[in-house]
Amino acid sequence: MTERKTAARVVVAGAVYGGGRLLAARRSAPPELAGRWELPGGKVEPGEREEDALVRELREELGIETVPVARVPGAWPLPRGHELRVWTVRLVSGEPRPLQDHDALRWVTASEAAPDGQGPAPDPVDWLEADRPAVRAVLALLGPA
Ligand code: 9L3
Ligand code: MG
Repeated sequence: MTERKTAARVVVAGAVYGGGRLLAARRSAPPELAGRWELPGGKVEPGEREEDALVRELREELGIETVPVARVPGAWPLPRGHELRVWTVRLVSGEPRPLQDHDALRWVTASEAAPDGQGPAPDPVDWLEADRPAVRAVLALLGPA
């Protein structure tokens, strides 16, 4: 009997925060996502723990060492049957640099990060569709900066 894979494949992303700001990363690939901003992260490999995947992805993509703190409640649909999950993470060492898949980074305030900001946000973040509800949940969890 063939085993059928029905479980969504998980993409895990990090809410790296510090000094009242959240780290946003601008994708450089693939072309259809380039220029849009996301919470950095990537696919969980088969057999890999979500937290381990996140630490690995943030090391590969940004050159930072992090410790996952808490899973942000919720999960958000991505194309091709993937689902996005988010963890808050503590930055332990390193200065984030766009090493892979990104071409810019930004530390944003809560009002800049808010996907449908109330009030004036001079330079709001153009989040990927899937990340918008995720960022809302992150801001709700972290509380007003
Ligand atoms: N994705 C969406 N939001 C995010 C992340 C990290 C990823 N915050 C989407 C983009 C890709 C897929 O998930 O379609 C896999 O991500 P990656 O492995 O290319 O980073
Ligand atoms: Mg990635």
